[in-house]
Amino acid sequence: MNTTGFIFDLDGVIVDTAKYHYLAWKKLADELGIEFTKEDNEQFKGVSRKRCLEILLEMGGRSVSQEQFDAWMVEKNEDYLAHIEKMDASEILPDVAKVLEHLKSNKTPIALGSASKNARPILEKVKLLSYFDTIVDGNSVSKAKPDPEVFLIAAQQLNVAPDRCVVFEDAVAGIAAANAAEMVSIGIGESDVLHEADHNFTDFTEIDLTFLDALANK
Ligand code: B16
Ligand code: MG
Repeated sequence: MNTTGFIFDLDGVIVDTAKYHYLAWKKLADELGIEFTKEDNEQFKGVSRKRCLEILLEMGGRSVSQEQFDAWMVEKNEDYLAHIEKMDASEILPDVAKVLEHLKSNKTPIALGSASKNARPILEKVKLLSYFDTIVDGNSVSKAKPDPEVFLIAAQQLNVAPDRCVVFEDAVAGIAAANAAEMVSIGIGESDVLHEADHNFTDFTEIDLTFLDALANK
């Protein structure tokens, strides 16, 4: 039987860091006099930090120098880091640890595939780093989701064929990336939003371990 690899997105799948991204973007938006709501924050999910700032400035009809752009990127990230500094294992989303533990006990290869450049410190904070055989994050990719690069690198590093990989994702761009990589895509969140996923669950409490075993053994 061929080995199956499981690839997890971070924000929205393992932890809800979207709320901290929102607070940090909102603070910057307020400073710049740009209206920014929680609904606006939805389009920032799974999107790189650089692209998020580009979208924010487009929303405010602003065009700025490269120097100013870079300074705001740093400012947003410093504010975000102050929020994640306080994170601990209580912020792991329901049943994620149970699924990771089950996969690990079966010696299943596990990767992180995230757009975030802060993925490693977050996994350290919530004490999940040791479950991952490899971390592919915003520091290791040149093309953002929906490009499949992040997941293809993860498969390569796990030494598993892409069509033997299963991806958990909460963002439309992430499901598109998994599908483009010809992996099994599992949408975590609203099924009408993530309708392009091969399987849909609201969260991990809905996922039966026998379903994962069936995917691993197919
Ligand atoms: P950072 P994911 C993504 O994480 C977030 O969903 C997205 O909102 C954020 O802009 C992006 O990471 C970059 O994060 O500023 O920490 O590098 O969902 O791909 O795990
Ligand atoms: Mg996500």
